[in-house]
Amino acid sequence: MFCSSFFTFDRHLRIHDFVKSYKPQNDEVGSLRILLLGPIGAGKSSFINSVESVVKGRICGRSLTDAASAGSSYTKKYKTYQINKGSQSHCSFVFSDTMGLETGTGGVHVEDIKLALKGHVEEGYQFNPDRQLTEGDDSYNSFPSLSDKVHVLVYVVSANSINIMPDDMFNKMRDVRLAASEMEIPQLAILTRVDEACSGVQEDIHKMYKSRHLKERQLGISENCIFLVKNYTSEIETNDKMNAHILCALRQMIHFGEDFVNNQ
Ligand SMILES: Nc1nc2c(ncn2[C@@H]2O[C@H](COP(=O)(O)OP(=O)(O)OP(=O)(O)O)[C@@H](O)[C@H]2O)c(=O)[nH]1
Ligand SMILES: [Mg+2]
Repeated sequence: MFCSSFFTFDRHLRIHDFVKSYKPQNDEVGSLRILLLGPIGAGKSSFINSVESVVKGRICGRSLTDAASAGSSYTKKYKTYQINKGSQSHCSFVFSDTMGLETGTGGVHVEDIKLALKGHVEEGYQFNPDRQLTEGDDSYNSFPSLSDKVHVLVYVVSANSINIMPDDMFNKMRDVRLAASEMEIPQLAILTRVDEACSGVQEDIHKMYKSRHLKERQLGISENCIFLVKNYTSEIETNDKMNAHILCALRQMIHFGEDFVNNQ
């Protein structure tokens, strides 16, 4: 999605305020639940940290990430992150972080993700690639409330690996996508690591939306639901340009989630 039209300081501040003050209209739901799904090392956990960094205006790193997780997913548990906005209050959306997808039999079990979408997976569940969660297991929530269910599904994929992503990985994501569509869960995608994906981008992140190379990359969901993001990973301070891209994606997640919970 191209957001260059709102790169004014005012607009940026308005979206920032919207994100911080947002409350779901449906009072059955305390917080929107946004589930992040994608290949290992794509930047799922980093995106959670990036959102918290934007909200707080300083670099945050509560969700653990790993530079060396090339072999297997660093995130192993189903964990929900609230985004603190200061003095004991938090935003009215949460992120469900998941184990990364892998090709073959490794990584998060696709069926576990489908169960998570329906709210059947309890907080802290340790993903097991060899065995899917089953009714009767301690971590199986048989009676999920609307709050336990996922309200927005976000695919997180590294922009520089999309064109070399194996069919098996696409098929797993497609499998989840069809299940989520059946449940009418809104979906969008963020392409991370855009700083590495295109030469020229690293010097000025604002240029990333102009890159035709990135624009052409599709995940099987409509182009206006794909957002380009550079996560806060090496920076020591937040900056308006990076914030704007993260806020643009986040605002759409909130709008989609709000529509979903109002239609339940
Ligand atoms: N250059 C760059 N590095 C990134 C970006 N996003 C994440 N990374 C790095 O990529 C590595 C993996 O990031 P994580 O956030 O742990 O990825 P993940 O999707 O949670 O991975 P698993 O939990 O292993 O499935 C870390 O070293 C991050 O610093 C980005 O936008 N740009
Ligand atoms: Mg992770």
